[in-house]
Amino acid sequence: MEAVSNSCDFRGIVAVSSKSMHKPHPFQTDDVRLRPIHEKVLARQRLTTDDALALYRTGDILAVGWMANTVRERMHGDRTYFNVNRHLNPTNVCVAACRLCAFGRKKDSSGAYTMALEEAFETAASGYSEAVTEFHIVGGLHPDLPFQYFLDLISGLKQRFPQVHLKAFTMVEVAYLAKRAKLSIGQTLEQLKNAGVDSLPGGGAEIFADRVRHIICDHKIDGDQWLETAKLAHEMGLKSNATMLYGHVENDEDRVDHLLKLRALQDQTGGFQTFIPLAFHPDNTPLQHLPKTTGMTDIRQIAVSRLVLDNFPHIKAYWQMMTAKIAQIALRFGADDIDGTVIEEKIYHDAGATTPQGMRREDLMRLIREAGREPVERDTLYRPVIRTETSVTVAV
Ligand code: V47
Repeated sequence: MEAVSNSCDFRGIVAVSSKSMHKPHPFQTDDVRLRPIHEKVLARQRLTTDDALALYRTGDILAVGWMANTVRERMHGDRTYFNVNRHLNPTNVCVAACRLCAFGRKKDSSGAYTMALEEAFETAASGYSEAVTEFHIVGGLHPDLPFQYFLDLISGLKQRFPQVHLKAFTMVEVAYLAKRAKLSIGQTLEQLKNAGVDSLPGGGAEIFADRVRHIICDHKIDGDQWLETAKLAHEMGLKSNATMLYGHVENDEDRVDHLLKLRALQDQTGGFQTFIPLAFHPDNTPLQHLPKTTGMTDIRQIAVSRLVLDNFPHIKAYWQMMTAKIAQIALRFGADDIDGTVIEEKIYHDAGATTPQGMRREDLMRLIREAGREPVERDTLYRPVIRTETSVTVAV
């Protein structure tokens, strides 16, 4: 009896299966288009547009996953990064009215909110039970809030939470603030940096192709302006992330174009840390007639991203967007990061996400371990965070 109950021990099973997963499996495929791609992956050669299209179009998702996992393990072994972060969305008032979005509101419409600065500081402090290392701050394009509000928000947060990294404002918000303050993008970034912005999140990139942008986010900056803003931020020493919104009206060519533009900019600046593919959630948006993405699409997108973006250090499986279960599988299809505890996600939940609005650190670690990976708590710049009962240290 004893032996049986031991062999059924949950942690025991995980440990055994985790070890067995480290045995290399041979590469197998019936799709001849994948063979030269496999050769390139093994030889660490760059993939072309046609290669990327073949990865999107093949039926052999396991072969795509095998290649992406090879690259992921070559770069990171089993290490899988997460952080303890909190989202803060100071306003949902937005002039852009993007068809992709369920979060933004017109100024006087029901459900519109704008936090007074004190309210934003209180929100940042709530749920601050663990040592949060990052505030992820994004919001709508508010037509009246002065630039000074955003500078005061950042400097006030820095003053109250000096140890917390402020990852704030998408390229779209930066460009809008610049326009309203009649400053150049460079001057705007400089002032935000001086106020305490430490890096920028990857949002607002959507799909760079004009045809798609006209349908899903007509009033946002165009793809070239997004890339130019990211370039200026990187040149100023601010790291950023990059996203791609997929699963709406884009096609394979649009996705490949998006990935290759990011790869080209990364060759120039090296300023991107993480790529985050974001699945479109249609509920409560003007595009709610579109079907939701499936697990296969989400997993394939992670794998193709890992293979094409050979110069991006990290690929993130954002669990809030993918669900924790699919994100866990993604950790064996090219992803090495699962995002963080999040606390109070709004953008996806307004668009119908059914995931919890946050997750405890222990639960994130369990997800990672059960995928046969090693959890590594990181700060926003991917430095390991070492916790003891009484202290938190960032290894530099
Ligand atoms: O820019 C908006 C997308 C983004 C919907 O940098 C939608 O670490 C799906 O950028 N369905 C915001 N997506 C989220 C984001 C992000 C998230 C996590 C980590 C990081 C990071 C960045 O969400 C927006 C837009 O592309 N979005 N509405 C929707 N209905």
